[in-house]
Amino acid sequence: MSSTSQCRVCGGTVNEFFDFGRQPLSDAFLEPDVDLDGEFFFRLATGLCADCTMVQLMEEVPRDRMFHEAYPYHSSGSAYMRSHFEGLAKRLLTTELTGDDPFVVEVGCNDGVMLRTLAESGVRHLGVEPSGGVADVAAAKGIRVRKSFFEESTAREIRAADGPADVIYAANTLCHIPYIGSILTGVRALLAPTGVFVFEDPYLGDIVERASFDQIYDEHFFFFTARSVQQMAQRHDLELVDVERLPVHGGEVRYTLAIAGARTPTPAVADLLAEERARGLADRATLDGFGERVLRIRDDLTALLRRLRAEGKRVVGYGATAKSATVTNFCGIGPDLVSTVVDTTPAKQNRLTPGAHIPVVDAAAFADPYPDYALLFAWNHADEIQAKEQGFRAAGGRWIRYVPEVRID
Ligand code: DWN
Ligand code: SAH
Ligand code: ZN
Repeated sequence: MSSTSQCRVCGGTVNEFFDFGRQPLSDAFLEPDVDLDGEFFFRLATGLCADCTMVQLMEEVPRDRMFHEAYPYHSSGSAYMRSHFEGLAKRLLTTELTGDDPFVVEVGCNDGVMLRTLAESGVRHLGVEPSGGVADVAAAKGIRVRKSFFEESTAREIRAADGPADVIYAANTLCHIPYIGSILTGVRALLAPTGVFVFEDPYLGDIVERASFDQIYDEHFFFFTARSVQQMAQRHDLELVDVERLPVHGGEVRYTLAIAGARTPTPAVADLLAEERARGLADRATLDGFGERVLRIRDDLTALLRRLRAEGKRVVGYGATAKSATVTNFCGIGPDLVSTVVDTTPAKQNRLTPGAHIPVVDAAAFADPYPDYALLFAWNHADEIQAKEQGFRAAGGRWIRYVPEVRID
C-alpha cells in the first residue's frame, strides 16, 4: 500500500515509490535455537520528498535496536576499504590538518579503520561510536573513542571539552541517521570557522544506475544526491563546497560542507548538480523505472536459483552483508535455495541470517570440495574476493551476480 510520511530534513511530504515489504534488522544475526522467537520486523519502503527531493525510508527503526554492543560489522574486514580510508587520512594530513594542533572528530568510527592513521600521526582526534564492541576494538588501537551516539548535545559537549574541530568526518554513517537535523546543528556548533564536514555515503545516482536495491535496508535511512545535500546544508548555515565520486561500496559521493560563505564551491559541485538534473534523479518517473528493474532482478534471480536447485546444484552465498538481508527477504531466498553463506566475521559465524535464516559459516569452509555456484552478496568487494578465491573458478565454480542484472560469471 502506497503512503506518505513527513520528511526528516524539511518537514515536507514524502511520497512512497517502492515497498520491499516486511524486513528484519539487516545486521541481527540469530543464534540458532535462541533468537528465533520474537525476531523484529518492520516495513521497508522508500519515498521521495516533494519539497527538498531527499529520498528516505518511510519508517524508522529505533537506533538502539541497530547499533549496540553486539553490532557485528567490522569496517577493517576488507583490505581494499583499509587502504581507501588510509588514503583519505593521509590526504587530510596534507590538506585540512596542517595548522597548529588541529583537531578531528569522526562520527561512526567503527573499529578505527580511518582514525588509526591519524592517531599514529599524533593528531588530536576523537571517534564517536555508539556500538560498544567495535568501539572497544578502535580503543585497543590507541584511538580516543567516546562510546555514544553523535547528536547536537554530544557535539556541544565535545566543543566545550576539546574546542572547535577543523575536520568532522563520517563514512557510511550520516545516511544512517534519521535525526539528521540534530547532527547538522551539532556539526555547525562544533566546526571551527574555517573547518569542514566531510562525509561519504552510497550515492542515489549509482543506486539507480546499477539498480543496486540491496543498498536499501534498515540502517540506510537516506539516499543522498548533490541536490538534496545542498538544500539540507543551507537549512543549517552550511554550504556544499565540494563533491567527489568514489568507487567504494558500489558507488558513493564524498561531500564537503563548510560554514556558509567560508569557501568557494569547486566546479565539481555545479557539474554534478547539472548531471543529476539531466538524468532526472529527482523525478518520480526515474525512481519508478528503478522499481521496475528491481522486480525484474528479483524474478530473474529466483528463477535462476530454482533452476539450479532442480538441477541438483549446490549454491552458497558469499559475504553475509547487511545488503543481503534485503535480497534474501525480498526475493524469498532461504536455505532451500542457498544452503549457507560464508563470511570472515566471527560475530556472524555459526548464526543464521536475519529473516531468511540461512546458516553463516566461516569463509575457510569455502574450499575444496567447492560448491557449484557462489552468489556474491559482497559484490562491492568483488575484485578483492575473486582475487583470493581463484581456486573456486579453477575448480569449475561460477559466480552469480545480481546487480545491475542477474548473470553468471
Ligand atoms: O553502511 C554500512 C557498510 C559500510 O557496512 C553498514 N550499514 C553495514 C555494512 O554493510 P554491508 O554488511 O553490506 O558491508 P560490506 O562491506 O559489503 O560487508 C562485507 C561482508 O563480507 C562482511 O561481513 C565481511 C565479508 N567479507 C568476507 O567474508 N570476505 C568481506 C571480504 C572483503 C572478504 O574477503
Ligand atoms: N565508518 C565506518 C562504519 C560504517 S557502519 C565505515 O565506513 O566502514 C555505520 C556506523 O555508524 C556503525 O559503526 C554505527 O554504530 C555508527 N553510528 C550509527 N549512528 C551513529 C551516531 N548517531 N553517531 C555516531 N555513530 C553512529
Ligand atoms: Zn524534504
